[in-house]
Amino acid sequence: MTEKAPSGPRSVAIVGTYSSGKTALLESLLFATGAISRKGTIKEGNTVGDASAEARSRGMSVEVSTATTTYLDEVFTFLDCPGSVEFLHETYAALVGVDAAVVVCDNEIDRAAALYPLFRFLDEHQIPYLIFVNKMDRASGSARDVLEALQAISKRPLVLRQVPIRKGEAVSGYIDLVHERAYSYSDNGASSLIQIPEEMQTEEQDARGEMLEALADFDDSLLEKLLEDVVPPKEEIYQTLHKDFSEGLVVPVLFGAAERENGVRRLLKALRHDVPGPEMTLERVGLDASGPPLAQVLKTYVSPHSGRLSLVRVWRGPLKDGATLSGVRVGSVNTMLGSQLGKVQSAEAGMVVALGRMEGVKTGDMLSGDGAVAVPEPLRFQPPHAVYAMAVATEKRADEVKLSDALGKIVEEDPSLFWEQNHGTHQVLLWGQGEIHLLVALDRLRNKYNLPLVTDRPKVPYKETIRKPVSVHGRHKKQSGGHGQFGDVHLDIRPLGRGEGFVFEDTIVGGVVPRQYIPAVETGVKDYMKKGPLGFPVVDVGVTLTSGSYHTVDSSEMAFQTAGRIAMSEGMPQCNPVLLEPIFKVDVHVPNEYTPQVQRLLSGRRGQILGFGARDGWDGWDSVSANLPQAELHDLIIELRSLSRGVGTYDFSFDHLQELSGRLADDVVSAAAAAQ
Ligand SMILES: Nc1nc2c(ncn2[C@@H]2O[C@H](COP(=O)(O)OP(=O)(O)O)[C@@H](O)[C@H]2O)c(=O)[nH]1
Ligand SMILES: [Mg+2]
Repeated sequence: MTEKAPSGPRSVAIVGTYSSGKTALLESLLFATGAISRKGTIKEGNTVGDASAEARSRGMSVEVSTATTTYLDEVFTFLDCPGSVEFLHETYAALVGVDAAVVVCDNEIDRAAALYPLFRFLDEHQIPYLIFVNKMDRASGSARDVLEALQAISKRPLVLRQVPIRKGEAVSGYIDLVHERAYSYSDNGASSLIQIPEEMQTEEQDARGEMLEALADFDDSLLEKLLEDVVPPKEEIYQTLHKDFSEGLVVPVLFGAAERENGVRRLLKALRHDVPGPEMTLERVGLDASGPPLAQVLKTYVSPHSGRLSLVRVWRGPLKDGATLSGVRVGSVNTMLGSQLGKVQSAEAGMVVALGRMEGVKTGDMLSGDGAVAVPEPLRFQPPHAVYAMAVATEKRADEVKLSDALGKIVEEDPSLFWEQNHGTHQVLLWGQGEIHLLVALDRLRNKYNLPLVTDRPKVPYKETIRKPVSVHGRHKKQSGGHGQFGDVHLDIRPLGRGEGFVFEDTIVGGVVPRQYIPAVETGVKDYMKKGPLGFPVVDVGVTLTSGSYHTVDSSEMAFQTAGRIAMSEGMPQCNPVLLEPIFKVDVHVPNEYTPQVQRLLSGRRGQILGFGARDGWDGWDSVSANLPQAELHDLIIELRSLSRGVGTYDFSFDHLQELSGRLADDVVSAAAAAQ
């Protein structure tokens, strides 16, 4: 029909906003190619893409799922990627290993903007992508409007490949603009060829003209023909389309209704024809086509039953069962169909397969038949930093050791999670990308590791300090049977500047407190500082040991330590103690239409706005900087996402401690007292 299609197995990511129909599309692609004989539905939770218990129970994809199929003798591996912002890192990790991506979007304009971060990633990594506008069976907006909204956020020109044929409100079929043929959708099956409707001739011609012009921008020979009014042969259009798409110069736009298989076979044909083969992708990412086997880990699954599975993109094949990759013996090579594994002897370049028992191998690693290999720049990416935390504890104390083991494992599976034992609050904190992300992680802990857990809101590590100096006297004297105890100290306690911490000095002369006991006084003082008059660790206080007395027999280190502590507990309440709360510097990033709302959000949370301006390298985005109390930070991401259609993010770092007084402080102090 046309020039030879690219050869070799190819891998394609299915990406896009949450709930746009990616999993439904995968199901239809698998059905249309015969990989499955019956289609599951999202509603019944029996799709190939959402096979995990965590995905099923929520009716949404929470991790990448992979399915290999064959279309007209060519192997395609599809990676159904979660669309929710909380799982975007999964998507990014998968995208580095594909030949192209299908961006699925709703036919609603106001959801289009949410795709900007994804488009940016695709641009940065120069990944060819096409757009599939889904749900055309639902008469929401026009394909043109959606196209315009998408073009506004896409650096690459979008090229409409089809025009819809409408019957009333609904779309009943399409005209293919290269072939100039019309098709009528039939539910759950291939479309049938029809005549181009008379009344659509002009629209078709116009749309075709636009498509050709967009393609000709990157092709001189096509441009010449257009200028000379010569109708270019279809073969040339196909070739230009393939070339422009593969090189990331244009974005073809197709549409349909995934669930009804409308437009799905048309999409398959476009993929078969246009997706670059593995050799071309190697060139794009800067890897040599010849050399020992090479594979990159896109994802790690850890299951207590089947053990570890490393999902890898085979950059150079053949990758054989039993071979040694970067010093690790390959336990098995499997193609995947959702949760189903099919053991194979070897995998070719271009495939994405699961390797069994690759101990010590992490997501992102490049595995080679020839020792260690660095990951080339285009294949690297940083997992996003965490924005939301929950405190986790085991229901049973005896499970505490199991908890840290299990946390270690789920963090390995998902590098956008991390956990810490917080020293300030003594809580175990699990950090991630949002509430659902963490709830899914906790489900995994419960299901896979059989760990009953309780969760809590992370505590704020408040501190306290003083505002007034005092001089105090502390004496410890005990006569109990034989040996007594005697220690006697005078301390000057004074406030220090913010961030100065703790300073201990002495001005002892004439040995009124013998040298060897002075460190013990300091120990006693420090011991008291762990919990001041308000119930929190004390900071920014200076203490000077000015005087004292001792007893030749009864004095000891112990006795002076106690005297130091006594002096502190008498003196500190008189020093006008005040609560200190941690303040974070927060930089919130949103499309600039939301900037005023973000400022209100931050001010409403006791934030002090420091300024705002255009976000570096992000067209149409702003960054708003503020100082925000940590107490207000916990669920900021939830509100931020809800006001910005899910795309808002922020960076944060500890900045300083700040005095907190009045009602808020009283509440904190009494809550801490009540918790004791
Ligand atoms: N009307 C309509 N709904 C669809 C279509 N494809 C998917 N859906 C629905 O859209 C919702 C989200 O689908 P899903 O495949 O889970 O989206 P994903 O989050 O992108 O994987 C489900 O309720 C589907 O039934 C379609 O072609 N037409
Ligand atoms: Mg899904």
